[in-house]
Amino acid sequence: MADPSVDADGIRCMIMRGGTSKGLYFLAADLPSDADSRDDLLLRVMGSPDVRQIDGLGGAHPLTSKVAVVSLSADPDADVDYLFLQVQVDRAIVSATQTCGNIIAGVGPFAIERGLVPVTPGTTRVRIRTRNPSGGQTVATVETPHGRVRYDGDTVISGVPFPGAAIPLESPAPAVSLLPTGAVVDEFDGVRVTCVDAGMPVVLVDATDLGLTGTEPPELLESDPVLRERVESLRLQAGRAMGLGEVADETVPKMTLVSRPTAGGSISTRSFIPHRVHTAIGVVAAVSVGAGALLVGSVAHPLLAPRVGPRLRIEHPTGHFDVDVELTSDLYEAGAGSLPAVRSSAVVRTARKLADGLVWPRPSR
Ligand code: NQM
Repeated sequence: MADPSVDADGIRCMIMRGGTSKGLYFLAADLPSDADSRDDLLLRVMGSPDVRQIDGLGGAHPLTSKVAVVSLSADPDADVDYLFLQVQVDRAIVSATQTCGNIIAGVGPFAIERGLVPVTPGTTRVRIRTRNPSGGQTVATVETPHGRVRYDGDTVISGVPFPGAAIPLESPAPAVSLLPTGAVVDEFDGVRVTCVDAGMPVVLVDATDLGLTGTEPPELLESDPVLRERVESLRLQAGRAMGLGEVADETVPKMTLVSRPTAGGSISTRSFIPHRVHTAIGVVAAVSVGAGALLVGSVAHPLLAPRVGPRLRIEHPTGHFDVDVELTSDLYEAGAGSLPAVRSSAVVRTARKLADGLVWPRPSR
């Protein structure tokens, strides 16, 4: 285990793009095991708190200020454990309350590169157990043609201008309740919302209920202080109703404005994550949005375009995200014994190793 007081030796880490996000990947054994020491170290590695993260490796945006901590799993059904940590950019907060399905796209390649999972000819399946509160298992299929991870390929995902090798990610039913408030619609500040959780707690709001079209660019939404305040007020109330407690300092729930699709997809989205607006959409968040939109009676359901099969095309500011979502039922019946649940979901991402080496954190004060 690295001792943060001996930072002079540097700490081993890999930088990877995972889907539409970017983060630092560490072996758990290379970080302090105590959570407070680990988080203090990660703030100093990333350069937080500072809007520019100028003295660290963070990219000055929530989507590029992320960390994966990976270790061998003791679970016989998993190869590796993955703990996701969101390092806030301008605040000295490291949060483990949410997972990240974009960063998970780099976990399979990282586990193979670090020798945690043996390579098999052609493709290597990596079974990942998420250690964040949402839990859950994900199976990543990584191309390993000559005994090594292949990153280059022809797959293009919206939000990344360059192609890469496809990494299919399949997840069985999440352990969390799809409707954490027990209702398909709740109302806060006179606005009807649907609170869903398929591994990422998300609050769906019809954009027109906030006087928007839902096609506004992220910069426009971020630059409207009245809108931001309205969205945050809904979020704080929804967080309590979803059993998440006081979420002012938390990155969940996410707030997703939904509207009718405009580019041939199933539904259009703009996501507050929760204060900056996502340039695309999170992976698990897209599963939550898709599941919520499938539920008859949700605020998103009337906006959903007709579809064939389990695939939903979620439109977002830089393109679309295809996600296959299967529910046990799309019917919510108030008072019925069981609520609808996600049976399975599947997405395709790409990832790329950008750098591997040692990082020197700023000194501890
Ligand atoms: O929902 C951003 C991202 C995410 C989360 C965020 C994510 C997911 O795009 O699985 O990927 O909502 O904080 O990296």
